[in-house]
Formats: sequence, C-alpha cells, structure tokens
Amino acid sequence: MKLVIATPSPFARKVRVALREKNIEFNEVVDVPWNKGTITKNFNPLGKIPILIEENKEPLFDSKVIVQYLDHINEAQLMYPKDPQDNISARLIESVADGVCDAIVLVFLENSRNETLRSNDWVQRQEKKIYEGTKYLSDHLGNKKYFVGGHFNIADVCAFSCLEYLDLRFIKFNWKTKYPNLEKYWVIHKDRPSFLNTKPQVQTIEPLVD
Ligand SMILES: N[C@@H](CCC(=O)N[C@@H](CS)C(=O)NCC(=O)O)C(=O)O
Repeated sequence: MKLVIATPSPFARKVRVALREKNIEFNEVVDVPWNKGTITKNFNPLGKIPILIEENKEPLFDSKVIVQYLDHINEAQLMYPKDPQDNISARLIESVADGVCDAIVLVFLENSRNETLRSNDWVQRQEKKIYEGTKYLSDHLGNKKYFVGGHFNIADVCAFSCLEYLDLRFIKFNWKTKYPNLEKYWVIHKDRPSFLNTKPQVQTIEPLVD
C-alpha cells in the first residue's frame, strides 16, 4: 500500500496518523501537488493529495474516504466511532477542523500571489473561518481530554492536525494564548507517536504565475 502525501498537509496527516494508529504497513510517496511535476493528476481528477494506492485497486482520494476505508479493512483503533451520536459529533469536529485547514490553505495561497493581485476581502473572509472554527473547537473541547466519546478518534486526529497546521501556516494567530484549553489539550497529546512522527514540514512550492 502506498500513500501519496505532501509533508505540510493536514489532510494527508489524517491518513498518515490513522495508518500508524492501526499499525498498517505502507510507504509514503512525497509529492508537491502545486508544482508542475506533480503525480497527483494521474490518480485524482482533482489533483489533490492524499491518495491511497493499492495494487489492482482503484486509487482512493480524499482523506475522509481513505480513513473510512481503513476502518473497513482494519477495525483496530476505529477512527469513526460506532455509536451514532458520537459518530456524528466526531464528524462535525472533522468538518470544522478540515474547514479551518481549507481556509488556511486559501489564505496562504492568496498571500503567495503577486501583491497587486491579492484581495484583502477574500483573505478576511477566510480568516473569519479560521477564527470562528478554532473557537468552535475550543467550545466543543471544554476541559475534556478527548473531543468525543472519551476516547481517541478522528475528531482528535483532525483537531490536533489543524492546531499544528495553524502553527505552520498561520503563525500570527496565537491560539495557545487565546484558548488555554486547546493548549492544554495539545500538551497532553503532542508526544503521541503517531503525531510526533507526522509533524508538518514545509515544502518548496513553485511561485504561482498569476
Ligand atoms: N478534501 C480533501 C482536501 C485535500 C487537499 O486540499 N489537499 C491539498 C494539499 S493540503 C492539495 O493537494 N491541493 C492541491 C490543489 O488543490 O491543487 C481531503 O480531505 O483529502
């Protein structure tokens, strides 16, 4: 099994963490989906990582689809809780954390454009999603150790990945000071091996042409 990833990507990280938690053997193939030489377009019409490739099987893309598939083939350390209420609650946290990451990507890309082409309104619109989404995560965590159901699951994978992605790409937002409960949560989980071994790393992205 191969997983095509980009090293900063919080979406790829969800799958990288799930594979490690489930002790599934796999190889990581590092790509830069924004660059001309990317291989993603050969497997995903949307040109996005992560992509899971298995011999004689259709490539799978989108982190949600891949992690659900991993739960099907290996029930160890289920990522999506079986309990219906917990399942929905975990998916809501996933949607918000992923949405914050989407907005961080859009702000990062907009700020990479030629200064004369940037839209402040667009950046502000995305930043609002980042701030409101992080508040939602803080409100829904409260003083708990895990987001949903009293155990580690996809909600923690996404929320934790989102927080460290903020540190990588949106450093002006000091979420640790604004939300002490999120900082406490981060301290509790930061040394979990699946997180430690997947810390986001920057990649060199070719300049956008317009
Ligand atoms: N909803 C997708 C989002 C994946 C995504 O946005 N990946 C980014 C990297 S962080 C990407 O490959 N972008 C390349 C592009 O949009 O051209 C998922 O959860 O897998």
